[in-house]
Amino acid sequence: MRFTIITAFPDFFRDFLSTSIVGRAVKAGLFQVEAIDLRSFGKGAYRQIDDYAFGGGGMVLAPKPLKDALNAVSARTGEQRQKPFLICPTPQGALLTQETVETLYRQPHVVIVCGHYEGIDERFIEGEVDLEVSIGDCVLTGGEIPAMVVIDAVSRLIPGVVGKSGAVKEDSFYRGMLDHPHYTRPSSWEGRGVPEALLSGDAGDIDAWRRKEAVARTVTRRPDLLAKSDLGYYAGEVYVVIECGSARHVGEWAKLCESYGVSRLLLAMNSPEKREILRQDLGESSGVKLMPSLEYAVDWAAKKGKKGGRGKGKNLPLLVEVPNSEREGARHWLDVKRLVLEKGGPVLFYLFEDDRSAEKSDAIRLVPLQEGKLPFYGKLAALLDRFLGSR
Ligand code: 6GU
Repeated sequence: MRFTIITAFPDFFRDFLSTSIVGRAVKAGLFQVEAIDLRSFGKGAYRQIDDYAFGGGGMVLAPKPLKDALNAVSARTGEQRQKPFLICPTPQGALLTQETVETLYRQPHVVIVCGHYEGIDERFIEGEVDLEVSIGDCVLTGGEIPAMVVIDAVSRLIPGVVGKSGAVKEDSFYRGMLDHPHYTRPSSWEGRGVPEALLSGDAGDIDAWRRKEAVARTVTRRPDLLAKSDLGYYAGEVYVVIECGSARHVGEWAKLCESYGVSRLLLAMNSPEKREILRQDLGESSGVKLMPSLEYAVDWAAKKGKKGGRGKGKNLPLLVEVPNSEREGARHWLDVKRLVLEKGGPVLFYLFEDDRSAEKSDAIRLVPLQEGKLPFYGKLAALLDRFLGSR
């Protein structure tokens, strides 16, 4: 991929583009960057690129030099037909997120226009700019440092730029969660030790500790991020129980559950005859488990948790009912998601094909998704996407 920076201060980028990880990647040809001097498109002997703001209040970058610079980029690269993606760093932009970074990563050519002074003539922005981005609620002197932020963040998604494969996947925000704390030697420093789990050498213990810390930090520091987090990765086993009368759609449900990483799809069917027929239809390898009732499913999940996990006694799953109509004391899905993450145990989502409630007294009930208007398959998909979907 390629970046073009249009800037009145190309010198800003020299060290950035030749140092450390970005420098190495540019040298290795993993991506290309050019910085274009806006001043060389300026007017007159003084190469003027800005002018007084109409209405007063400082200097504004004029539209013509910007447009000329942009045309020069397109002419040079023969891109008249496929326009590059144009972004403009400004405190008025949408806050830069990892999602935006991923969008930019998918563009073959990103042009970054760096504003200065009071800003850029709005007509250039209206006519040419695809996206205005801000890197935080503070004011900087110009768009050069934000441009470096964008290039740095995007470049590290390019294969080969960040050394260790998998490193990107473990980053903060990759799974919608903040990163866990890190430690190195010595194991005791200024009277402070290192968490026991990290010294144990047990990969499972280390992983569990890191996930727990990541969740704890996110819940206290950035609860707003929880909407994006992948519950399956952080909270452990997720089961779905569907109470159904027939087996017509089981195949589709199972596929959906599998693609969202549900540990097991359980079907609650109280007729033994129907269960037997379905058992034969599904075969051994379906991964779907048949149960006579919800109570049975809860019990099964609890025992399963005990066997797999390291907890003592029964590890009762958090039971979450997914109704189609309003229930007293129902909770918004985001609150339930936070609850599941804080508790950390297994969770069992309970759905029924018809809108009849099991009214399990100890269940948490969700506020109906999409006002309860979704067809069953849509409801299941929406549920899984909110709790287990990756950004
Ligand atoms: Cl992208 N530009 C400027 N000039 N100031 C900022 C910013 C961008 N983001 C936050 N403050």
